[in-house]
Amino acid sequence: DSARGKIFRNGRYAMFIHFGYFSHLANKWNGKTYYGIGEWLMNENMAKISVKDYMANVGDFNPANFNADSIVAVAKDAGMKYIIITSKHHDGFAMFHSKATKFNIVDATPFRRDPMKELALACQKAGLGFGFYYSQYQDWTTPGGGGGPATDENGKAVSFDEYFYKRCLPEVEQITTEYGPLALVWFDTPGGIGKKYVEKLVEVVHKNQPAAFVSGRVGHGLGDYSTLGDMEVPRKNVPGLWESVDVTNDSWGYAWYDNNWKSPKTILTNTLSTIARGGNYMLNIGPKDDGTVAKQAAAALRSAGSWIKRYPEI
Ligand code: JFZ
Repeated sequence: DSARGKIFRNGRYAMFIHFGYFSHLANKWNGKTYYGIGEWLMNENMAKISVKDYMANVGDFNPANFNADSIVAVAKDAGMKYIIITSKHHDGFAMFHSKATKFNIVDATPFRRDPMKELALACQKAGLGFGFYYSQYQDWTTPGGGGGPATDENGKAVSFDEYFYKRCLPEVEQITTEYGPLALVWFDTPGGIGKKYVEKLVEVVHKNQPAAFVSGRVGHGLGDYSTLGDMEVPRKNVPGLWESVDVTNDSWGYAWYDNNWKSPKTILTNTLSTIARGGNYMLNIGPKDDGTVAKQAAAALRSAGSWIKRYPEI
């Protein structure tokens, strides 16, 4: 129907937020720094952290200064129209009060709050669209998930099917029913996921959130639009309904050493060249360990926004 995807089609410029347990680790493990995208720290190409060690230390994560209203204020001042945040990334840690696992921010950390709920409400209050990133295939800590353990704690083999029906689908049900109206659900890295699973995800999102779009990265061509390669800002026209996703520095998830901030001018150039070619531009911030936004990112976004907001028609 015509309401579907309205926020995506009219919004054009969005804030992407990679926030998770990895924000606390910040690309450092056992005193050693790893270079690469922060949300991949536990992966074998980075610090190669065992599932057991990774999960055992999650109680150190306490983003006590997380303030949804101040993040929303940055997005508003930037001229952005909706926010998409990681509800579960590849590390399998749920940033909401999941009913499918205790490995979630409310039950497993001293923070005990549900930052997804707080951000959803803050967006509603401010008139911004809101949506979730959800890693449907890769799950490195849940048995049966893509890149995850093949067996459970008792050594019993666990299939992807079990992961999907016990963890993934119930969580997608939950995030599409308990967090108010969603602008879109941003699935990512479909990998080897079977078509029947993707059909199920799309069905659930459209059933619970008739106005929401599903990202192209859900897999099997079943999304509502396409996403270019990460950090790819096109210099030519692209057909169809599409978006570019980009970073304000070099990493999606917070990395302590990453100070390669884009200038307001670069942010403006990228935003304008993307939307002028018919695309959406979704620009990431990676909140820090304590939940606050790096001041350099906020300043650059606000500076670009002061120009964008003079031209409300874009
Ligand atoms: C994925 C994630 O693995 C990454 O951690 C981050 O969340 C990013 C936004 O998305 O990485 C990808 C996915 C697709 C491509 C590149 C990186 N791609 O199509 O070029």
